[in-house]
Amino acid sequence: MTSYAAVDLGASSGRVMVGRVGPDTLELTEAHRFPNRPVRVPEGLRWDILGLYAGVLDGLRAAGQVASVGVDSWAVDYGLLDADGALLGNPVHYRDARTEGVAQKVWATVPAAELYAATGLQYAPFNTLYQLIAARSTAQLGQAARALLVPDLLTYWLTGEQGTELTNASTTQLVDPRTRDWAYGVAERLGIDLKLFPPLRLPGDPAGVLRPEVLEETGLTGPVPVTAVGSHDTASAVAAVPASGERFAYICTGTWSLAGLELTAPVLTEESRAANFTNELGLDGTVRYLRNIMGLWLLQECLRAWGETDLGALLRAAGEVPELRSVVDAGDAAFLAPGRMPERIAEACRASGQPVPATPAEITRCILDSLALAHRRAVEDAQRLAGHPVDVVHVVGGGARNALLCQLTADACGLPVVAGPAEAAALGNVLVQARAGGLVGDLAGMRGLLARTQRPVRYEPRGGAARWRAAAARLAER
Ligand code: LFR
Repeated sequence: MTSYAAVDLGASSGRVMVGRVGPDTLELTEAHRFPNRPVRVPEGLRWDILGLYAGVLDGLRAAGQVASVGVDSWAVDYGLLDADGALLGNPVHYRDARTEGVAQKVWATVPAAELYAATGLQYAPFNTLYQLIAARSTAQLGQAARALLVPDLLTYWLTGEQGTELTNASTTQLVDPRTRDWAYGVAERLGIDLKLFPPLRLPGDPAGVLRPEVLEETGLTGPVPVTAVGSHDTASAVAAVPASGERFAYICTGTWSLAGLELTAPVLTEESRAANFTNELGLDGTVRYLRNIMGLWLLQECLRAWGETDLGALLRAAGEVPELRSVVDAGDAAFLAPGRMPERIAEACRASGQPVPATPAEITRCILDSLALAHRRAVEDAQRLAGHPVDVVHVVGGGARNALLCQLTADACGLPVVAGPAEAAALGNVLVQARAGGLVGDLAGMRGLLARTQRPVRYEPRGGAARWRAAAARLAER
């Protein structure tokens, strides 16, 4: 068996996982987990990137000797380096308010429809493109010689080598999903210098070896190669969906719910743009055709407001609350910013004339019903827009452990839900490294190994289709 270290950074925690891979074995253990706490400074919301890097080093030390290391994280955010390669300030958090109103300015130069046709990316205020435009007149961008996406920045610190991994680059809105290369025309029209980004690399490409100082700090014996993986966590998670065939939808659940399909070509129609579906790039020429839904962020923020809470007891109590009493639009960008989440949810219910959830159990139920409805809508819309029918919905990521959410998603979609693995991003990260080492075959081979070794849980829809259909219709009317 061969061991690989997967560095997987999420919006609320980072982890270093060790994957052991053999012909019929795939085991994952957690070497180290550390909190990822964004910090609000006078300029705005920032990532504590040095703290995260320290967590990565601690994790590699705890992981012990491995055949290779791979890094994935959330998308779109980047650090700027000066001409000496030094980081210019903390990377800005995608929930920072600096991009408010920026898209409208961009669309005055490149209309939204043209931008979609060229990049296939959904509108999200935080796409790297809008962040770079928002930063346009800042001293920091003026001094920058390089922009490195978060996993590429950490990989650079580990190895001294720079590159831009493609799956994550595809979330910048500066990549053309048809050519799988930069969208040169868009960048030129908006005056964005693509030379800021180092050359593209693909999942499986070598990304250097751990620097001597890193070996010393982690106690590892070199050379330890670093392998580019699907460095966008969602790319790694989708690679680890234990599906067979093509007739499946997936929902990567965590801070976000990313719900959609794996396709072989992007869908760039006007209808698709209006439905705000994105075409991000995956492994081996695949396209992640999906919609971003606010996800368990809504609950995470409520838990933060409520303080110490027994999550198991809360979910059991939420399971007792009558179904579909009040629902909010879990895709609404109004829920993007942190703070006051229980109040914001109550206000949204009041404003739409529904019963106002009051207790934590009622609010939790409202969130989970709303997420299930948003999952239903995304799975239905994706099938229609891509002309790609499915028989099953795979739920991977942290939410796969939330039995109530999985059951409600099955009920809402009227399809079986196959839930797990919860650590899909880390598993996808490990499997791409193992594949680069010749241990597993293509994407289908990776998925076969996952299906044989991980134990997904199946949820059948319990009926009530008419109630979910009516609730979906009510939400669509608002
Ligand atoms: C999930 C994720 C999403 C991306 C969001 C912001 O962790 O990577 O795919 O849209 O974070 O980067």
